Amino acid sequence: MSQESTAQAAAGATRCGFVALIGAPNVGKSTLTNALTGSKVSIVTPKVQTTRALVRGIAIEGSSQLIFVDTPGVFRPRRRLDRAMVTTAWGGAHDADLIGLLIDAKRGLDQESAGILARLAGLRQPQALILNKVDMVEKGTLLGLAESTNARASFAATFMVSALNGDGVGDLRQWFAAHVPQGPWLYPEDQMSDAPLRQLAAEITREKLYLRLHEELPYQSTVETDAWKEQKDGSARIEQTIYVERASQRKIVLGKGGQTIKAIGADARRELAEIIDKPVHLFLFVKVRERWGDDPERYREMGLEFPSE
Ligand SMILES: Nc1nc2c(ncn2[C@@H]2O[C@H](COP(=O)(O)OP(=O)(O)OP(=O)(O)O)[C@@H](O)[C@H]2O)c(=O)[nH]1
Ligand SMILES: [Mg+2]
Repeated sequence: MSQESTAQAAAGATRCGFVALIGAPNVGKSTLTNALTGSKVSIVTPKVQTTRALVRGIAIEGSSQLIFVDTPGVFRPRRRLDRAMVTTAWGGAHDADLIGLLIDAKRGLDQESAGILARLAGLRQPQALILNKVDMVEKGTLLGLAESTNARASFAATFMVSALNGDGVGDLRQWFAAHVPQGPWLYPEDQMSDAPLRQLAAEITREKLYLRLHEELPYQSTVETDAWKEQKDGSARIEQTIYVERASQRKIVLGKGGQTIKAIGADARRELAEIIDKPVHLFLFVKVRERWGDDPERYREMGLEFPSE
């Protein structure tokens, strides 16, 4: 903490708090977390159920430190992993000081979002309604959606934003900054995330995997960083394992002559090198682990509680 912020904290002038962003899958929670934080802390893909665990991104706005908590999308769970994700999302909301409910303005108040809205009514924290993806809808539609959603719940404020192009994101950040509780900052002011780099690295590779693979395959895979070595020449040597459930899936991830895994590795390596600002040697291994979705160790690696059933 700088001298100035220490002095502000002593005078009780600083604010600090956790802001959970919650919503149905694919509404743009991770895109918004990155936009609010000003750096890529959480991965984004066009596919639903991309985020699996809580991802925290930290931002400073005036004298407030904001810890944004990106959560997995809330949907009707089928598998054990789904249950862990949805439980985690609600845990994130419960533990936060403020809550932002995201709705995809294009999709409107569908059944999934209506269910979340009903459950949010039971929480005590101030809540902001965030209509996202406003770049894709007419103003009239937006106003109608804001009105009908506010008629069903009591929001402290309503925002219309585009997490993608940044419209409205600054106003939203300011509102959160004004409403988090007074108190000292919890993180050094230059810190953007609390996740270890090896975890972010695994997530980056999972993002590239989601972008290259289709249908059910992404959901039946997980990525872990096994080793990270800083080398004498200034580069980093990173080893990761992609777990899949069946030998047939391993074949698809590898691709003809190893083409697919090579492309995934190249995408991930490029982005990782940019983030850590040094050359990266990335080694990807693909292993078959039947029913990894029932293995507690995999949940621990993801930062999820293992549901007993
Ligand atoms: N046009 C437009 N697209 C957006 C906007 N925000 C997010 N998207 C797109 O919506 C898709 C989903 O974004 P994510 O940020 O991964 O959504 P999410 O809510 O975190 O999804 P899950 O983690 O699966 O729950 C991606 O293709 C984004 O590029 C926006 O403001 N406008
Ligand atoms: Mg997400």
